[in-house]
Amino acid sequence: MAKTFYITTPIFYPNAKLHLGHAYTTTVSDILARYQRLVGNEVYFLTGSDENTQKMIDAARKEGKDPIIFLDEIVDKFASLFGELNISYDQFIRTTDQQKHWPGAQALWQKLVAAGDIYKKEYEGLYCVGHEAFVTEKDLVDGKCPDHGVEPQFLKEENYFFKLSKYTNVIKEKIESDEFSVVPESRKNEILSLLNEGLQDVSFSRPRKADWPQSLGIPVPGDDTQVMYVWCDALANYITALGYGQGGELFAKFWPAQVHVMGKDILRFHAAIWPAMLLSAGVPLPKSLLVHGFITSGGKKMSKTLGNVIDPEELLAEYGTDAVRYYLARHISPFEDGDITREAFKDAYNADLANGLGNLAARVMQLAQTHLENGTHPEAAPFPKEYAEALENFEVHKALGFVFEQVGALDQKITQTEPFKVVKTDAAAGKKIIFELTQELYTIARLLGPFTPAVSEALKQAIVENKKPENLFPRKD
Ligand code: ME8
Repeated sequence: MAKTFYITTPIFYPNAKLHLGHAYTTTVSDILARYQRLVGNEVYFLTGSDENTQKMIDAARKEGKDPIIFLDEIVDKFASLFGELNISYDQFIRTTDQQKHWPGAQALWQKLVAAGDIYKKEYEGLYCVGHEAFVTEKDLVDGKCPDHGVEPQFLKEENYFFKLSKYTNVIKEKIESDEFSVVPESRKNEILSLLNEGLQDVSFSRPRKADWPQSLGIPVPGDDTQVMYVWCDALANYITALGYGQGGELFAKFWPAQVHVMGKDILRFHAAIWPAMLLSAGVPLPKSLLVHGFITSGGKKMSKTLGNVIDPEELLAEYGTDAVRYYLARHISPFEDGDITREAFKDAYNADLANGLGNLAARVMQLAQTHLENGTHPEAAPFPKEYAEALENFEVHKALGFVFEQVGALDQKITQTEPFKVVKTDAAAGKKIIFELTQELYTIARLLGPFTPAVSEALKQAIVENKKPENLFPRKD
């Protein structure tokens, strides 16, 4: 029976261009979404942008632009990158959306108030604009935030707080029992040890600054001197996008999410604050979180000063969509940190795609076109267990590794069976081998569907039409 499968990416900060890390999280999500569609489930795939932030306003001012115009421009670039990456999202939610997002976030806030979980308190502390969060002295190096290289501001303000502490034990139980599952195991353990220390209540709003445009920052219901802080604003996107609080049919149909995909940097928010909010509001928890690692380049964090930043646009322009999707899916595990360099990318491209898959497809289809007068009538078999299980468990790299084992095995089969020789002495036997090779190539093409969708289609079409595919992956020198 068809199931519903709701999958989300983080919503990205549009204060700068997206980099390869953002491309990674989105591509992994897309692969999972495409796989679920292929097995017949009804999928809803959400991505978006996180716009109500101070750093957004700062970035716009730096460029001398009105924040909303600045945002529109960047969000257009996000959409264009996601287009080039062939991301099959169903909706792009923006947190400045006042029709859908703001009323939904306000409805959620009111549920938390009704549950008695929101209270007002004076707060003072050091605030890092880069993190959009309060930091403590011990987070600082030489008085500066080590991640952003800037001194935090001292803030003293009256805020609303959310009783996060109240939910520590319930969340712990749900994570321990995998009712709310955190994948991989290492991240589950990380969050459990944090929960063992207990959770503090969190600041949930900020005073609205005089210079904040009205179009940015969701007013706290009943107190428009305050705007919602990131938690009830950004995290709420996962349900507001489905029409939560507005009688949304999508919400009724797709919630709870099957999986929220994200990087390890935002695990805490998603595994502690978000479930607490949902529990408080009486909304079911998502089924799981997939928490991937970070991508480095040459073992180092990508940074402009080190000059090791790899722009996804640059790779896409040089190698094409499916090659980039391939590298991210195959050579970076979603369970650990991964690395990429231009050399590693080129080597993998030439070895696995140009010489591997591309060459195999050309060989098989050359034989089929020459010797199979009636072509092939490929059959779609169920997906192999190893492949399906890997994708159900979010092990994208393992599933694609399995496909490439089949590529290698098929190559070997040609070498061993030598159909090009056999057809000369025993036409029927030779054709039989070629027919089988073509069938197996068709299976590979289908298994590639979630990963390299355009190449998968091109290959299937070539097989059905019994012709050689165009050069899928030209060698790069
Ligand atoms: O954190 N390697 O947005 P963001 C792999 N708006 N993935 C990376 C990465 C890297 N080097 N760098 C970033 C935010 N990512 C918030 C999220 S969600 C309700 C709010 C990916 O633009 C990773 O998935 O900083 C990370 O969690 C996400 O980009 C953060 O993007």
